[in-house]
Amino acid sequence: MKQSFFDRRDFLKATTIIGVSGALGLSLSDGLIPKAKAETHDATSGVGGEIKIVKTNCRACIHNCGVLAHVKNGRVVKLEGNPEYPMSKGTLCAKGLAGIQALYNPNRNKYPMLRVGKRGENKWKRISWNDALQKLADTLMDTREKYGAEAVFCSTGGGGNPQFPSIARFCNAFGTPNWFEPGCSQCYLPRTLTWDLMYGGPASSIADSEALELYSKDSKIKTLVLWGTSVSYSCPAGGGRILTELRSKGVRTVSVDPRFTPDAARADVWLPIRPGTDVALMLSWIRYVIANNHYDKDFVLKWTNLPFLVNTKTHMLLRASELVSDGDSNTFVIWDTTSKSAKPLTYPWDEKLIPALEGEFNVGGETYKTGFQLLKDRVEPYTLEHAAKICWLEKDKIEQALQLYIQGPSGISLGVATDQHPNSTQAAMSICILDSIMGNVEKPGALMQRRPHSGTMEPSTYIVPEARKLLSEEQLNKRLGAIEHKGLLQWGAAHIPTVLNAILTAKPYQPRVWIERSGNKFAVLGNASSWLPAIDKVDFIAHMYMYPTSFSSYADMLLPAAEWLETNMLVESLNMLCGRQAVTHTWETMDETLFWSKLAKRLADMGHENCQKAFDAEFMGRDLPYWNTMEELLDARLKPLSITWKEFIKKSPMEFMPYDKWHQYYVYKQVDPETGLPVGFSTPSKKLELYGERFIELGRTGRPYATYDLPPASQDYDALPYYAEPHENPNADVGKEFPLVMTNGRLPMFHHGTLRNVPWLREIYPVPEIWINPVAAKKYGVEQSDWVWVESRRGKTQAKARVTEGIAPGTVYMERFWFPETLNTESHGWKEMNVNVLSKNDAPFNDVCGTYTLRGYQVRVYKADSAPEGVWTEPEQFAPWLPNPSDPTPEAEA
Ligand SMILES: Nc1nc2c(c(=O)[nH]1)N[C@H]1C(S)=C(S)[C@@H](COP(=O)(O)OP(=O)(O)OC[C@H]3O[C@@H](n4cnc5c(=O)[nH]c(N)nc54)[C@H](O)[C@@H]3O)O[C@H]1N2
Ligand SMILES: Nc1nc2c(c(=O)[nH]1)N[C@H]1C(S)=C(S)[C@@H](COP(=O)(O)OP(=O)(O)OC[C@H]3O[C@@H](n4cnc5c(=O)[nH]c(N)nc54)[C@H](O)[C@@H]3O)O[C@H]1N2
Ligand code: SF4
Ligand SMILES: [Mo]
Repeated sequence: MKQSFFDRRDFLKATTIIGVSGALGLSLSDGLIPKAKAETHDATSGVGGEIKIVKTNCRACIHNCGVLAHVKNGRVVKLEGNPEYPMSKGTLCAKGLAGIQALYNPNRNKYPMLRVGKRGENKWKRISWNDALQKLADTLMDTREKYGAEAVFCSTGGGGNPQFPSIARFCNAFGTPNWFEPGCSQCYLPRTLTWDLMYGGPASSIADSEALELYSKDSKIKTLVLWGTSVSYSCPAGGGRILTELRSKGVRTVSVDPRFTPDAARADVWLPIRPGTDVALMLSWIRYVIANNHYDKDFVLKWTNLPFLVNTKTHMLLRASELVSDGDSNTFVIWDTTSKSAKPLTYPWDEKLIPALEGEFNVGGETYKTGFQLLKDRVEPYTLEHAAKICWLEKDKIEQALQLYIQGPSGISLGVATDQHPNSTQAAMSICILDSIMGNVEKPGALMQRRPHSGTMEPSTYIVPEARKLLSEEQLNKRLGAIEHKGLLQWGAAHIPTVLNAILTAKPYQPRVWIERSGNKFAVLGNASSWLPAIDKVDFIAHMYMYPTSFSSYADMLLPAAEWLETNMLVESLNMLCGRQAVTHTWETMDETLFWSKLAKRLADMGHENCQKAFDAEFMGRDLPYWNTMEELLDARLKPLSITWKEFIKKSPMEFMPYDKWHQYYVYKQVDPETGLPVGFSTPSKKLELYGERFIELGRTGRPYATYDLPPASQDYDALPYYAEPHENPNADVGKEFPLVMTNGRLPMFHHGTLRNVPWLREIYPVPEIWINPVAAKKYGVEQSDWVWVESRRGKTQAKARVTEGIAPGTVYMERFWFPETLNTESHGWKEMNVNVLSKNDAPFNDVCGTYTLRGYQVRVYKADSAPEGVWTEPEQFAPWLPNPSDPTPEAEA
């Protein structure tokens, strides 16, 4: 392939190490491109002028690494890491470096387009932004008038889309409760929800830029457990890099992962768990630390709600108001072992009382147990032997891992793996409980820490406020699937399978218009084929993205979205605030934040009252009125720092607080000047609420997330974690026909469905591999590099066999994939080799969040006669996708 822009050899040197490291077990961080090597030999040919270096931030995944973009005459000619950015320290990964090939890809969506042929024919005509917005606005207004605003639904990409709440905000203003994204219940929400309800602080996901303690100048952590996360693949330049540093300083790691990733290879103990069974293992860990007295009893007594009494019939905590006439409803009751009676425990504790941690008690004729006793009862069946059997692990290995974990300070970083099966919230609860009872909370070395934010992005960590008050109670009640799965209320999203079902059955009503703002829904949604009949039932589909994907083939309108090098945003990293600034602008692409704002403005101008309110500064207050330019929004966001966007980007990255002040420990012990008492944790009781009564309240009312109380879910949510065997498993009926357990995880060269059109990345990894153990390969007649069929109850697709000991004989691994080169064929690129043809989006769901099954279901594998048709595998084939820069273009008029 011909060289252009930056040097292909250096790029490959950086990225092939990724591939090799997978096989040899080296850390990917070793393969980060050295700064000095990332030269641009022929990049500048034909481009006159001085090189200008623009500081910005990558967004080819969710890690936001600092970037120095070299720009010549408005054209980006080279990218390198910005050493000032504290989490990536000047490193970039292959996806980040691919930014130029993504930006100048010849197949970018350049202008708004309207379909002229039949759906699926991919025939389009160019229209102006003005016409596109008007057509959309007319369609939305008509639909609302005829069928109600809820007949419009929107969707977005979660993983990687920093403007995530833009869509929620637009839907709230327009009046539809229905938007979704394929992560959400399947990504991060089960964790953010659980840590919020139990702790009031962030979860422990390294890939989501949490667990910031790892980046401390002198971290005291001794053991880090990577549970269902492989940071060398999911955030190479940040989490992957810091992990390499920590290991070299002697930090021990445990990897719980079915796949022998670089992080598993470097771990002190690798537990290749059967996909979907994590909670059984977690419950065994809780049992082990309790049974062997490894937990921090003093901390549990003083700082968790586990000593509080729980009514065994109602599952609710006993309140002082129920015990004594002048008792307070926010004060809870313990069993005092001295007086042998139930006593209210005044916050934070009462030295005169000695609370029982375990036991069953009779209070006023009713039976009560402590939260701790209930937890102990719950985990009792999960001995290490029992868990080993369920999880396909060796008992001794589990114990070795536990021996490392109990030597704290330690912490468990829970990744996305457990968010992708119906045990999602149970897994998050189990890990939050484990780290808490071990006392790994807010002390040096612990992952659970609350650190100050810059205040520019409050109330969330995004620059766009959701403005929930814009959605009426009546419309909120119509949110599809959110009455049953109220965890979704934390993010304000609808439940994907319920939306799909409504489209197919018109029950409880018919969704008719779909605005989709992300990549390729057929690559990222579970059971992708189930969406085909739904597409036919939707009257109008608009798709906004950077380039056409399989999904575009089914759309009626295409809108050109800006690449990350074309957009402005704020990024927090430790105690610093950074500006991701637009480095250039190509064709008529638009930042999606601006797009939603412009669409709302159109509707407001057409008399939509709620959209008019969204432009009213007084009404919107902290939620901000809509903006006409990104600068307007960013200036408003930066007000707490008394700086404008233009001033800020000159100083970025900028400390919003001195490091030592920001780097706090023991926040819960800080004294509240108003009460003179410790501030505690951000929960109603100010204790760690490990007995999750708040889950019960959430299921019954929607509190604390719903703006209005909602009807109850069909069943109470459980206040404690429990294990449910995967619905499809080798011992179930389905296991006879489909004997292997399928799972997936990240590939270091792609972000979800993105970048399959980047020639140099596809050259490294042209087609998805299926990892299969030699024993299974032999049994099913498969050899190294064979083309195979992979089949589940939902469908079949192809893959290339990678026969490896790096996966257990009963497990296989494969990734999401699509092929831009076959967009114009019948498959539209998504059917050939895509694990989401096989995955499962029907019940059972996680009760709290509605999670469906992307990991831990049954498949079979057999040899195929040939490769799928039309798919490119050779380097020369990708040449048509080499960069085709446009001259910088002014902002499009809309
Ligand atoms: N089988 C299976 N399915 C899965 C998963 C799995 O592991 N296995 N993972 C699930 C998970 S965790 C997730 S999060 C979802 C992801 O699913 P989606 O998020 O729908 O995936 P994409 O649309 O490919 O990625 C998000 C898009 O945001 C784009 N983006 C990034 N920055 C910007 C920006 O500044 N502006 C704009 N306009 N766009 C931007 C990215 O390029 C990317 O295209 O997939 C889920 N699906
Ligand atoms: N390169 C790249 N980076 C990304 C993304 C991307 O698409 N590509 N996506 C971003 C997003 S949105 C997310 S959510 C994060 C996720 O990042 P991580 O949390 O690191 O998640 P994954 O790599 O998807 O999965 C972690 C590991 O889980 C293993 N696994 C599979 N099934 C199971 C199971 O049942 N139990 C356990 N314990 N492990 C299992 C997989 O083998 C995988 O190595 O990555 C982000 N970063
Ligand atoms: S880890 Fe890679 S893709 Fe993600 S932000 Fe950093 S450089 Fe970009
Ligand atoms: Mo995700």
